[in-house]
Amino acid sequence: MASLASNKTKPTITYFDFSAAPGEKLRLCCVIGDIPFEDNRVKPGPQWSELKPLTPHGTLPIMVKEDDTVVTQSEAILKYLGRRATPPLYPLDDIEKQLKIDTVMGILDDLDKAWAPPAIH
Ligand SMILES: N[C@@H](CCC(=O)N[C@@H](CS)C(=O)NCC(=O)O)C(=O)O
Repeated sequence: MASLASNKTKPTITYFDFSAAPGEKLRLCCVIGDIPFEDNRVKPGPQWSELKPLTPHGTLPIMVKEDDTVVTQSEAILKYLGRRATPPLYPLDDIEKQLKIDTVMGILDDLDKAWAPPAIH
């Protein structure tokens, strides 16, 4: 049965069972940043149809934090995980570095939208 249950000891990242950018970048951040996480992979089709209405915006990825908070939007999640990484992969308080990283992230997002075929619609 589909649910958004949390793992009380680590964040749960739910995304489709393939390596498209929105979810895969979160998995990579956890691996590179040494953040233990529950890798919850959903198959397109009936499994996704069952879970979709339970998600805040009907899309993946989502992260369920240890305190049960459900978070959407891959960029927000990526920055959060980047700050939690050891050492941090996103600057904690250097606004000039944040600006540079955010700019590169925006360019990568533009490229992804231009090149990637829509995965699930
Ligand atoms: N702005 C969102 C976009 C999320 C999004 O569009 N996810 C797609 C997969 S990459 C999705 O869930 N598609 C399935 C659907 O709309 O039913 C983010 O970055 O997290």
